[in-house]
Amino acid sequence: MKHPFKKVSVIGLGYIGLPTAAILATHGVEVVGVDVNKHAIDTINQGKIHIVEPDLDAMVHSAVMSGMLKAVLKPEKAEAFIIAVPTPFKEGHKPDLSYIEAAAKSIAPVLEPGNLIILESTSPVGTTEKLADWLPKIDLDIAYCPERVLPGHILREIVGNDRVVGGLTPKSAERAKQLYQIFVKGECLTTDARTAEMTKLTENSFRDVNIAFANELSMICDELNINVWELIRLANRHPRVNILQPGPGVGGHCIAVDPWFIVDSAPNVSRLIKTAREVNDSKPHYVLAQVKEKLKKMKNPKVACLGLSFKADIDDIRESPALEIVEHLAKEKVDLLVVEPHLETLPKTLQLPHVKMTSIDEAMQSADLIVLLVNHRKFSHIDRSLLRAIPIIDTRGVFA
Ligand code: SAJ
Repeated sequence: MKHPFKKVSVIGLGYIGLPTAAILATHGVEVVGVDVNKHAIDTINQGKIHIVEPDLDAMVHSAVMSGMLKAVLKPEKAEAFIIAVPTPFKEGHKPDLSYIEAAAKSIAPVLEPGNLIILESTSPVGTTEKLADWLPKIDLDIAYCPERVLPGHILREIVGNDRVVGGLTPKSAERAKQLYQIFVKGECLTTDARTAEMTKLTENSFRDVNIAFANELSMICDELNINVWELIRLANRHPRVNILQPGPGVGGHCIAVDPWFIVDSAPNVSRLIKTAREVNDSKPHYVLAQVKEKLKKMKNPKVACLGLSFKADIDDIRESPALEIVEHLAKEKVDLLVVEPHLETLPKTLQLPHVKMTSIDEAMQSADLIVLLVNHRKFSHIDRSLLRAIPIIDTRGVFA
């Protein structure tokens, strides 16, 4: 394919930057990946990966072996730079842009007139303008193009999903679009940078508000003694209703964070988005209270906790509500049997004498209470006849 980019640099080689770097490299672009983590650099240069994502290892391996991808600690000259660094929040749910600022300052010395700079990190509205202020005052094209890939399906979605490309000028949007068209098969839709920033925040807030609705329904149904799973199944038979699924809370590093960037920017008018965050953040405490209520009536109970990851069929435990609940129970010295088929060992915080990692069968044999926290496919195959005798708190409706 003909395109004007021979050499592209990707700053930040995490869950978004590394797949982006690898896919560009396998499309004939020379890619220099930059990261501050020496371990990540060394791993990638050996053709291996330091994160977990299906099939990414093979793609990185082939990109590195072909000589089209290398990882370095210090930025070097390129025609385009893609910044994919974290944007967490700090105290008071205020966005922390320090990683973007550091990335901008690190590339500043190697930038040349005519370079294209793209920010991919999820960011509050106005960040791309701030980025321009942190860069040298030379002729640069600057654009914002948020990632939208689903962890676990990144390599499929990075190619197939439509992309929103927001330029500080129409020319920068057009140039960024040309770059993404090297590997994106979805449509690349151009707009201005502020709208593109808000689009990303809106997508994740939409999902958060909808999950909060489902979580609120689950708590209402508990009070009214109604099965929430049946309720949602029935309501969803209406042609214009599509309610999501309740759970023990919202985990991961995007949906529980991004809505706060909207709330921080326009606090007086983001009431619904803020309340949704509070509802979802309160759900792990609600589940804990349910567990403690059941334990009150038991003597030296053993509690089987099914699942630790932040969602089904993955091994990612970052910001996991399931982990938060199990850690709380562990702190209260409850005897725990933890089943997590996607992990080989317990996370450090759970390596305690009264917490044991077990198989599903072992947990079923000796548990006095089952708390289902993640809807892993493997759990739906548990023999229902074994369950009948044991009390269950099923936060995901697997046994409903
Ligand atoms: N969850 C529920 N009920 C549901 C759906 C999800 O409780 O019905 C929970 C999950 O269990 C999990 C959390 O929500 O704890 C988030 O999971 P998710 O699958 O909704 O999303 P993520 O965080 O894996 O990825 C999201 C995606 N955004 C949208 O679907 C709008 C992805 O496309 C984004 O690229 C990603 O955030 C990101 O990086 O921003």
